[in-house]
Amino acid sequence: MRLAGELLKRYPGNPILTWKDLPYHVNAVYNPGAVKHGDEYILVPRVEDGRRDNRLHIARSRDGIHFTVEPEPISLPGSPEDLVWEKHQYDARVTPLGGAYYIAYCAQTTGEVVRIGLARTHDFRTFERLPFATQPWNRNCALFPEKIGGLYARLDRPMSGSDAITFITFSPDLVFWGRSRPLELEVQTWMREKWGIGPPPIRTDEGWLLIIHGVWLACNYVYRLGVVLLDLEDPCRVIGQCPEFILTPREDYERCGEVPNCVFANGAILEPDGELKVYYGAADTCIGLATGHVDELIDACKNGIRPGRP
Ligand code: BMA
Repeated sequence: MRLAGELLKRYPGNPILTWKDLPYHVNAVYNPGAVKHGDEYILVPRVEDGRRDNRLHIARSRDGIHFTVEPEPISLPGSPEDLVWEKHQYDARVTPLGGAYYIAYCAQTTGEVVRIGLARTHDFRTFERLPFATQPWNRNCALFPEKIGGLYARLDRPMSGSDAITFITFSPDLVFWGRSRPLELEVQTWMREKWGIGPPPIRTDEGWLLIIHGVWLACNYVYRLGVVLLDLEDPCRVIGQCPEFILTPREDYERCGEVPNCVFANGAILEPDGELKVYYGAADTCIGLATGHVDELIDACKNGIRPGRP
């Protein structure tokens, strides 16, 4: 028995945030980081302004569906040297860790040189800049939500030619990083061109649940979502992988936009009842919500796609 559709199910009111929801002229709002802070749902979307420059904003909600975007971007004061690297800030991955929230984001120059910046907040009102986490070129990075073997750990993906290999890298202090080891998945056809991480890994009893994105090259790139399970103590060890994608562009708002045929996620929230809310950028234009049950996602990693729950 197989599922009739993908494992993640779209919220019927999608898209949940579009350019129309911003209080001023913007090109697009998409690819949000996501986290629960107290009883508030927080998104950290990428907002492309009327010059098509990218900034990170905070969006707040009580129900996880209806969000209000703050008009001003996150303020991350820095030295002139820091700011040269940050003509654009985007694709925030927010990790709760040790009582704070860490935001790993893409910092990109006018000339499109991109590396990972790191910020810390306790309240999503004031933000502190930490040293850059990577050198160029790197566009996919998230911290694990706890130390592993006494060290901070991150997933990152240096960009090198046509190969895009994701590594897990460790640090004693969030400043000096090393001991990188590759994360080796079985590359499926739908992710054949390249793949990278989605939201930060989520701890479950069975392992780290990691949503990934995969790219297939048709006339243009097609971006889909998948899921894998990593060993809790040795996260470089892949202990489960769902061979099928779990979300693919099908709806008009996913197929048409700035970058057509694209669903891309860097934020997800696990609810106490096991529902996983995945907030995703659709066609690099707007934000959709899709949900799945954590047990089904784990099961799909361990055994392939299984029948849905009754
Ligand atoms: C990836 C990232 C994402 C973007 C996606 C599709 O490489 O740059 O920010 O959503 O491409 O354009």
